Amino acid sequence: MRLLTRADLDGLTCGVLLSVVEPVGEVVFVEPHRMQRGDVDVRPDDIIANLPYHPGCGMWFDHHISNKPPEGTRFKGAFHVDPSAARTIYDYYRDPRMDRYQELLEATDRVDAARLTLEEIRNPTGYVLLSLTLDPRSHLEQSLQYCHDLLEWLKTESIDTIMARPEVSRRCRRILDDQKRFERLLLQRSRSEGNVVVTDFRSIDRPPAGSRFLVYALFPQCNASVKIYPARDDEGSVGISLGHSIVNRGQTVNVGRLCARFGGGGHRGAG
Ligand SMILES: [Mn+2]
Repeated sequence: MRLLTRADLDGLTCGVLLSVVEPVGEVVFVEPHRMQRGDVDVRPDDIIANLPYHPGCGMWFDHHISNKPPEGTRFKGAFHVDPSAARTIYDYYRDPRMDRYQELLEATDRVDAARLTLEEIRNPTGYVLLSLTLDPRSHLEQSLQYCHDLLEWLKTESIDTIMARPEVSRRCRRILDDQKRFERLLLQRSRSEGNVVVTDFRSIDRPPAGSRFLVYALFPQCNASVKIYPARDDEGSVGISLGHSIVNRGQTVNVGRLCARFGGGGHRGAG
């Protein structure tokens, strides 16, 4: 049986949990847009997790509201708007053999639903820091082998043992260094205007990688952010991103709709 999943912490945790209850042989990491475009060879005994539905699969588990199947779609597995697809899987099987992964599952929920504390955003450790080694926004070299290895380690090793592995600790050091430099730059280039923090990166060519939530930890009195930056593939133009704070949750403006009025788009909390 193959598992098709996403190469993020949620996708890996899905792999860990499913291996307890299903005879998962091969794991294939798939990007969601490839599944959406129908570019993926899906077989009748494949399990798809944390990815859009494909009618050719044997089982499907997902939690993304945007992937909600049309009413009446029949499939084996579960779709539920949960903090993570791993949580959807856990609730579906309710198998006590999965309980040893409770800590991993809780961290996966918090990471995937962006429910992190101020402290976890500023000084990530453990599973939260580990999740950043899989995040393309960390600008690390992408390695499929690393994803496969990590999935195996997560099945049997403690988080401390995993973090001490050279492949992991090297990546984590890079992330924490970048994040320090990113924090300094954010503080230099941001100002608060009422309840909105405005960050102007127009003159910055390649900012160091850092959490997109860090600005909210640095400006906890603000409940929304505006970021201005050079548009990547349109020289001379700027991009503008708006978002709700994940720390101070009082913002009520639907920023996706606001952006749509100016030719942009997005969700309620980010546009
Ligand atoms: Mn997910």
